[in-house]
Amino acid sequence: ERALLEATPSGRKSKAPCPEISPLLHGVLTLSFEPSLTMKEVASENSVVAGGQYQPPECTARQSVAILVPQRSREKHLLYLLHHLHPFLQRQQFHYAIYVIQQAGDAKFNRAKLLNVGYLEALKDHNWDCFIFHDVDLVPEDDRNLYMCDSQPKHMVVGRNATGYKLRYKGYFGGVTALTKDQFKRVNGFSNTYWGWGGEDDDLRIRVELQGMKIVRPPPEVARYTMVFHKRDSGNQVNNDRMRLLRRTAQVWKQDGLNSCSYKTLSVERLPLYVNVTVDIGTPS
Ligand code: UD2
Ligand code: MN
Repeated sequence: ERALLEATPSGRKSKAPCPEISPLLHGVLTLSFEPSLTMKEVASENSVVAGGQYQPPECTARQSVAILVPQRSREKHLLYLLHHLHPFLQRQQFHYAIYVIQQAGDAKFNRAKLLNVGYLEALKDHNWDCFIFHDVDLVPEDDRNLYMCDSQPKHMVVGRNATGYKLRYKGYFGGVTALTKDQFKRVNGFSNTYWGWGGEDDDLRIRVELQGMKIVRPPPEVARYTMVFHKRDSGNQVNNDRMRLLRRTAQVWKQDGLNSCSYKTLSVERLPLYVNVTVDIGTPS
């Protein structure tokens, strides 16, 4: 009630905070993956989104959230994700923006480094409270899985279709994770040294644990995802060095992460449904 009377610095009356539980939620969702879906259709369904960003008109959002999606040659998956995620996030009443970080060139894929770039670039636009690190091929099945941060780093994919909706292994931290700006900074972000498939998610878990933080998860009934079927991409071969890298995380995390992430931004395009950051992140050294 007080908030209704509080004035913003500009002198305008601020809107009341959004309710703790949005009245717009649906719960379990019916997902569709229509091969004929186009970006134009998804844009016209989401005319309230501009430059990939949205703020609830009815109340003051409880958190501002940047969704970071690493991507290369997965355009169809991106389309399905945008189609589902925009209305999903609007129903959750957050101030949000979607950033897609595209790796230029055909060097081995480096998911973790792309996500570091996304964090650094998104903070140039706005002082986001919360960052969600999001695979392009994972679609949430229940909008009670809230895309906001917690007092501890949050892992949001408790279960998914292909693995019987069970946690893959104890400590599993892949797919979709939510860390506040400060939690991510505290662990110095992701390692930049994982090229190819695997290990980078476990490395982030080790960083979180080294800081004495504890991973939290939403209830399994709501933290459910559908992964669009795919094979291993060319350019993302299994990283056979990952076990060795994981043994040295405790020694190197302070020097390897956000503070050593060098890259060249090739373009930042503010498209209707997302900010497209194309980046040269170099090659494995
Ligand atoms: C698992 C994890 C993922 C990551 C990966 C190991 C789940 C649900 N996900 O994913 O978070 O830890 O293992 O690295 O457990 N990508 C592209 N183009 C490429 C290659 C990858 O866009 O050529 C992106 C895309 O966002 C994709 C993500 O990287 O969703 C992970 O790659 P994946 O989907 O091939 O690997 P997957 O499903 O085993
Ligand atoms: Mn996948």
